[in-house]
Amino acid sequence: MLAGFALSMAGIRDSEAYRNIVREQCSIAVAENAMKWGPLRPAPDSYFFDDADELLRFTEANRIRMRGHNLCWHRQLPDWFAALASKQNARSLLTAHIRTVAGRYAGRMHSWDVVNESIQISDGRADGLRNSPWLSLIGEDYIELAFRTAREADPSALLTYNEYGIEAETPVHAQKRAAVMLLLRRLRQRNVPIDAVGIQSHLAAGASHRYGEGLRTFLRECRELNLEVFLTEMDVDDRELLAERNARDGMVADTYEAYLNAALPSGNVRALLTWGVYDRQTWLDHEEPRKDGLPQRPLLFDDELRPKPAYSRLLSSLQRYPSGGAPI
Ligand code: 9MR
Repeated sequence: MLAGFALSMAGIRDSEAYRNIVREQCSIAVAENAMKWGPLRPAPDSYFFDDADELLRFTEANRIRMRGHNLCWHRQLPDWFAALASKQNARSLLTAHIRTVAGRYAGRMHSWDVVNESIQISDGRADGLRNSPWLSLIGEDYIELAFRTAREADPSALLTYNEYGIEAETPVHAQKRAAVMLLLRRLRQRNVPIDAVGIQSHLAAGASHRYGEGLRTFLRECRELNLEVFLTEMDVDDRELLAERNARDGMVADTYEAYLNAALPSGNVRALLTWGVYDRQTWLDHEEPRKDGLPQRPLLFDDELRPKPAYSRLLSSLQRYPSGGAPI
């Protein structure tokens, strides 16, 4: 079982304490932003690789495996994209990007999130596909095109479909799980090269968020399709919890444990990453802030990089299911 964090360039560049905790804790890491289209593509005809290269130098020097995130997504596209992309050039924009980026790091990546978040039930299509720019410009085979191109560009990286909102025991998550499974089966039937599913695992604490049977069934179905599973972006949104800090930390820890105890017995979870190293840098404060204005406490380490209760609870779940399989 590989474990680690999404890394920020600021952390890696500016803080020895941050670098130390990454060295101590990670056997795998991913760039929180540096390998996305936006940062990599300042202009249509140029690439900016400095940050991604630097990150990979750091992880390789410390023998940490690296995941790539991501090659095809509807968000964080560069500003020029909307003006320049058309039905005529979208296929070649996508394939050239994948060849250049996955090709540059070929042989050095543990895995790539090839397609990210392509399902959106509320967009109303029967197959559940999101009305993304890629879908409207290329059509539904953009997914297949992305995976085939990625395999050619880096035959050794595990090619992953990455998705959120498929973890919990709610009708909305159940519906999305079903659409993702339909997509995975379709890709398998068409011999599309795909090796793994990334379950983002943006969890939430509070009475209405439960993890169990639906997740277990999904994991079993992934195993039947011979797909590995990575928990790619774990954190716990604490917006529904009261402000008091110890109680909040305790319930966040409970959520990590309940989730892992549902996911790990499946036997095919091979890697687990949290989306960030410590609370201070969480995306949740920008995209999902608490109503009382307090910062969220979603990660394993606090603002001073001290381990929180969630850290020891995650470790005990991992010790209980050391290979992502049966309990010891
Ligand atoms: O954490 C990332 C944040 O810094 C970026 O501003 C944001 C831009 O879209 O993306 C965040 O990461 C997302 C990830 O790439 C895909 N899954 C959801 C994550 C949180 O939004």
